[in-house]
Amino acid sequence: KILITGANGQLGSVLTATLQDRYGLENVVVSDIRNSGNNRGIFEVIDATDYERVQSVVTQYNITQIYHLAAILSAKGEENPLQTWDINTKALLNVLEIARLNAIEKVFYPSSIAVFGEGAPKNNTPNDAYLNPTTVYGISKVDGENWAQYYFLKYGLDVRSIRYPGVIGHQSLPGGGTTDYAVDIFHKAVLNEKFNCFLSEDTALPMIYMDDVIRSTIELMEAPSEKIKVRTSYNLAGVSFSPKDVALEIAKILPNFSIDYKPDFRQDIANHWPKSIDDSQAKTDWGWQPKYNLEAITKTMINALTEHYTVTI
Ligand code: VAH
Repeated sequence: KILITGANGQLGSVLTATLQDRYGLENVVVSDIRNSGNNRGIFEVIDATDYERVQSVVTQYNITQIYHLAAILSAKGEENPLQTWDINTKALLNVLEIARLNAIEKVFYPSSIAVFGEGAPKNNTPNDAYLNPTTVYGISKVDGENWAQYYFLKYGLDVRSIRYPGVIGHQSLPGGGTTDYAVDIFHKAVLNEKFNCFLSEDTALPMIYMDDVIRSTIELMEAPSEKIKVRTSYNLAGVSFSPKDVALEIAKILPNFSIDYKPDFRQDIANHWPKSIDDSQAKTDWGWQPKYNLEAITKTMINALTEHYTVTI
């Protein structure tokens, strides 16, 4: 039985549906801090910073695997750094400790390219680059990766982790991240609205399409344990593009699309992140291969959102 925290988030909602389809509705306990009312299957309200609550759900359902997605993202995290630190780190330590004490078989912990800062090369950032992040979110992810490895080395807990790039999908909306523009831009394009971009036109960042990121997560979690050589977190790359690159790609399909650039505080966050990622370790260790390039992402997003808005409007 799987427990997923943060299941109503951008990634959580799609990962939840995938896990339910793969392992059965009755084998996935879906949780988030609030009940959106839209969840299929078994839903439990869980504030992951509440140790007793996590423990009681683990006991109630005989949980054997945890996907711990609940966290505050980079941009939102800067509004209240100490609270973000508290939430992100406390929730993870609760999950790790409960996993250890309840002999949980596997834990998934998402890290992020936000772990990198000025000490890492900006292009093709290697897996073992120096980590000196500038956001509290990034600091909490570095900390989390090291705790994951600690629980593996000290207690043999099978924790697996990926450093996600910015995730682009049509099924859900992101909240509080610096890469959120890359989803929003497609919504505005399809709605024929002008897009105000909060990053400058040439800010290239690592990104990945939702299908690729979900597949990577399942592939990592289903790989034999001995293949997982990195117990902090794996770099993962999909594509790399700037707002201008995606605007040009959109304009090939929607020629009237228009965009304005008004960088805000998120520009500074993005400036410290890599432009592209070297994910050769994930490729070698567990066979990772991305499928979607920018052209495929753009076509798929525009098609899916056009259908979505045609049906809902
Ligand atoms: C954020 N999407 O923008 C997240 C992320 C790639 C960075 O982890 O905060």
